[in-house]
Amino acid sequence: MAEFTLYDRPDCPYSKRVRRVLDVLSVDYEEIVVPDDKDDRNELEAATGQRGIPALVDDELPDGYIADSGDISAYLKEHYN
Ligand SMILES: N[C@@H](CCC(=O)N[C@@H](CS)C(=O)NCC(=O)O)C(=O)O
Repeated sequence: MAEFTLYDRPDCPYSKRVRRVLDVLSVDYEEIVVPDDKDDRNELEAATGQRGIPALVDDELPDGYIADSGDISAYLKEHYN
């Protein structure tokens, strides 16, 4: 089972930045592509309480998730470098 779940979209530059960091650091993750329309992102809302992407989810994260590409990258670099 993958370590993290990443909610993202292929056309989102912030998502692309996070995928690159995950790949460079060889961190295993499951990708869930959310709908383009924020109103349809109910699964993301249920998991994180918000509808923005990218969002990295795991029970081990301090709040259960991180939902900003800069914060996600900083967390990954601190823990996996
Ligand atoms: N500061 C955020 C910006 C992310 C962002 O703007 N994501 C867009 C898609 S590319 C989005 O989901 N916007 C809707 C929202 O934030 O609610 C980050 O760096 O992750």
